[in-house]
Amino acid sequence: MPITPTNKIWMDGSLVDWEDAKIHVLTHSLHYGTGVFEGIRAYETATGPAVFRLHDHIERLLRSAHILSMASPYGVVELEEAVRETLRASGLSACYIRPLIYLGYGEMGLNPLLSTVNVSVALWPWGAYLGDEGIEQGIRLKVSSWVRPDPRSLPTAAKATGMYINSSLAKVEALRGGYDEALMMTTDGYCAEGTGENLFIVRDGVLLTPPNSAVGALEGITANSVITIAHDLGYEVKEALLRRADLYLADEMFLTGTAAEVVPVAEIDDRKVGTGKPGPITQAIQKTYFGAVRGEDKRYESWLDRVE
Ligand code: PPE
Repeated sequence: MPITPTNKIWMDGSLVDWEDAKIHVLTHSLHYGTGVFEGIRAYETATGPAVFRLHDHIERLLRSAHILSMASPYGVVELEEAVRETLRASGLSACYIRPLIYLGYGEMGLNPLLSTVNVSVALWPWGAYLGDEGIEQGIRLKVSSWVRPDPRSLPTAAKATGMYINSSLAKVEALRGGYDEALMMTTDGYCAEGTGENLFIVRDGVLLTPPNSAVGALEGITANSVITIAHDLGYEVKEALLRRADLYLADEMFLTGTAAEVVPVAEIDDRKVGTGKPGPITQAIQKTYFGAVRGEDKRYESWLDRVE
């Protein structure tokens, strides 16, 4: 999806012009994939833009950095303010926000501990990640031949740039096969997650989602929000190890992610999910989620970080 330039990007403590937000080609993270990042959304609300669960995203960013032994020169408060400052400068009411902590220029070689640690926050307007039609009608999902990395090989709990080679390979395979998105299994054959989304299925009125740590999936903030919403709507949610056939037997299925939001799955491996149309529980959760992020549902006001 093309990036629409905005005016400013926050780099190491100050706002710089979009065109000047450049780094050297010998930047460490570019060579070894040793960066950590976040994807955050700000939504338009009746009283101005609000960043959805900013604090939780920044905390996860710093947890990811900790896993990779990257010492961020900025703490939670400074990074939250960096996001607000960049958003204010942009004048945008809704956007996708991409904070990145990376190892900079100056040292080369696999020891990352010698490198400088740099931080940037960029943002731009970004529409529905899997398309408006996907949000409304549901997407076509395919189990990938690429498996999620074993957590003994890569720390799947970290939202690290290098981890996304796996997601990219799976995404390309799915798109070339004519599907919208890929679902990755673990090396043991359990369902893990999408290339950038967590997985939920509905069976007999109960929501099931894989246990993230066990399957090496990211602890999604959208998934966490959806679990709260599901409980508030009176649904039971259980963590469950799911096999491929469990997907085929699901009454409903959806993916969750900051970029993707709440996306129904219409087909899995060329089989219709339920009727092939978004199911009632998926629709109820999706509707409540969009109400929450746009500040229309007072129950979820504490999730919004309002920017004047
Ligand atoms: N799993 C993965 C692998 C993942 O990348 C994401 C977010 C999630 C689950 C859902 O997490 P959360 O956003 O906290 O609900 N993926 C981000 C990056 C996507 C991209 O294409 O880049 C995102 O949604 O911003």
